[in-house]
Amino acid sequence: MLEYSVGMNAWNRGPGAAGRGRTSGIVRPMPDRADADRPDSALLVGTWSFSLAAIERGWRSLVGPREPVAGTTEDVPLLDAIEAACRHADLDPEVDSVGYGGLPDASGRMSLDGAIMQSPLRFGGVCGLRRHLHPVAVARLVMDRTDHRLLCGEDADDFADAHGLESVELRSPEAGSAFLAWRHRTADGATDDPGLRPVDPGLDGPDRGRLFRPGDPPAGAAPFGHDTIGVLGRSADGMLAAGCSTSGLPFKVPGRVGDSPIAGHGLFVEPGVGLATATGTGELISGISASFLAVETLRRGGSVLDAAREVVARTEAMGDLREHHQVAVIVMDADGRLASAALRPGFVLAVRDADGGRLCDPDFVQRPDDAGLPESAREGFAKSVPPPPQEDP
Ligand code: SD4
Repeated sequence: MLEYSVGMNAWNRGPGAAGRGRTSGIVRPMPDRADADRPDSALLVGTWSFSLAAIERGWRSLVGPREPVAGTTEDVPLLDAIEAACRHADLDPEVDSVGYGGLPDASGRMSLDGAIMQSPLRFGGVCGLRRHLHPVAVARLVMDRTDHRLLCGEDADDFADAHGLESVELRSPEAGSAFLAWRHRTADGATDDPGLRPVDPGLDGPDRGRLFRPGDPPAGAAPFGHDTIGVLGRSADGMLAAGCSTSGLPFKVPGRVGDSPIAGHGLFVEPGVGLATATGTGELISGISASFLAVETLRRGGSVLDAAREVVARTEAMGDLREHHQVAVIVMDADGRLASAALRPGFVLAVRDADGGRLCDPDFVQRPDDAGLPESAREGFAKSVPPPPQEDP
């Protein structure tokens, strides 16, 4: 295995980044951090550029004066920070892959998945929420108030009701319009696997946060795709935690659950070892238990970059990759060292520490020449089944 000292000031160094990686052109270079390996550094990291604002909100909970996060259970600043970051993304209607503003399933209804994790024994997940906006808040209740790990569907919504969480309309008007447009396009069954690869459009411009919407994406960007917010956190005293929130694949088969709410798939935390979160095509991420694989690579002595590269290498090794597939992973070890890798170009991560917040390219891209999207992807929508006949919801 390659040996790297991947402190944060080593970001974008090494053969992964310099030789094979490709910058997106929408991120600033990683600033040097003299204290990068300081073990008492608090740190939050998030998937995709839209998470920069979310982890900034989380940072306030992590290092600022104590402020209650509505609906939370115990006063654990790191968990508050993870939850606050995910809630922030849930609330942003411009982010079309998470929470309000996310795109519905093939029946036109929203369903949200999410999870929070501190250790293999401290984990909660929910999937298929149709009435509650903050999956991580519900997942935290599952973790703290039950002996179980994962609740799904209507019963998960009822559980949230029973714990006093507000039931709300999850579908934004714009998401409703996108659904009707999708249904119109697919009414004749003309979906020939036109899945789209998510490509982050960055924060500067009208497409901020819009990984799924039609319009005028930058070159190589997908007008529709699928992504999630995954957040990794480390408190100054060394506690580790992770969270995920997603609306899953746009226009997915109703009932479909991806990787995000499942420990080992969308996120994994092993105290004293490290933690990881994955984003992209949930079916691929689940197929290799990507976040567990990353942390297990650390546990067996690999570096954070080894762990991140292992995930994308194993993704590629599965074979049968479609042009719209993407998998990206962020890995942190117990001392706060970070690395990230993506199967294809187009992934960006956000970092917040005592030096401020910034966007970063991944260290390594497995298929750096796969920047272009298939023609079908430029024209179409995510792969799904034609929706059942029904009145416009
Ligand atoms: C999923 N991975 O449901 C999740 C959402 C997503 O990157 O697209 N995340 O497949």
